Amino acid sequence: MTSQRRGVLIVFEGLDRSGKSTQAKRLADFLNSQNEGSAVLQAFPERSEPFGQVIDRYLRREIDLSERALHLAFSANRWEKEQMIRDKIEQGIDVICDRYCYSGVAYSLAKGLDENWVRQSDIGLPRPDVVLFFEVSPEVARQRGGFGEERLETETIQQKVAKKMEELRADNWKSVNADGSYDDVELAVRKIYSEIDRTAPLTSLEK
Ligand code: FDM
Ligand code: MG
Repeated sequence: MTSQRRGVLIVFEGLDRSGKSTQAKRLADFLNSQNEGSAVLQAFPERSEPFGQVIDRYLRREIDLSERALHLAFSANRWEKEQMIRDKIEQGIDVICDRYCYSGVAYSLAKGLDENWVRQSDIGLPRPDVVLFFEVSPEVARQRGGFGEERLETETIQQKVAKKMEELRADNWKSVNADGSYDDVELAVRKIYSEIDRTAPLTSLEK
């Protein structure tokens, strides 16, 4: 049996228009250009999965959900992908997530849900090796254009989420100054990627 190095779980978090989706894709493309099949990109919500379809219909204002039901749907949507994430990492493939449980927690805290309650449903999911926290100044965010049409895409919600996200920072978080050009930010992301320690086993989210 050949022992191969495991993949890593990298999460991109930050506000809308911080460039996190663009950069998550760029990192995945870069890694695959170096070594085809070495990375997968996973966005949350993953709208193609059963719970993701419910979330998508909520965001597009087709259906209503209570705040707690919505929170659990977002969390269930991550559980829909849990085995895939663990399998890829075991196979040595990097998993790059565009949003993860930190969006789940920050958005629900911003709506006033209880912190202990909110955290429960993600306990046991794989814990990211690194969370890239995209920080964009309000001026630059404004220059990048208007808000989208979906629910949750308002300035008031964004400000509250920003505050909550700030409070979630932990030792596996790295700040990325997202005000720079796409190329500069891409290099900053690659540098953080290259410094990830993959000798320790993947862990799970705890209480
Ligand atoms: N969102 C995303 C949440 O409220 N909770 C979550 O757990 C996740 C993953 O969904 F407003 C919100 C954040 C955003 C909306 O996300 C749709 P995208 O990245 O715009 O598709
Ligand atoms: Mg959006």
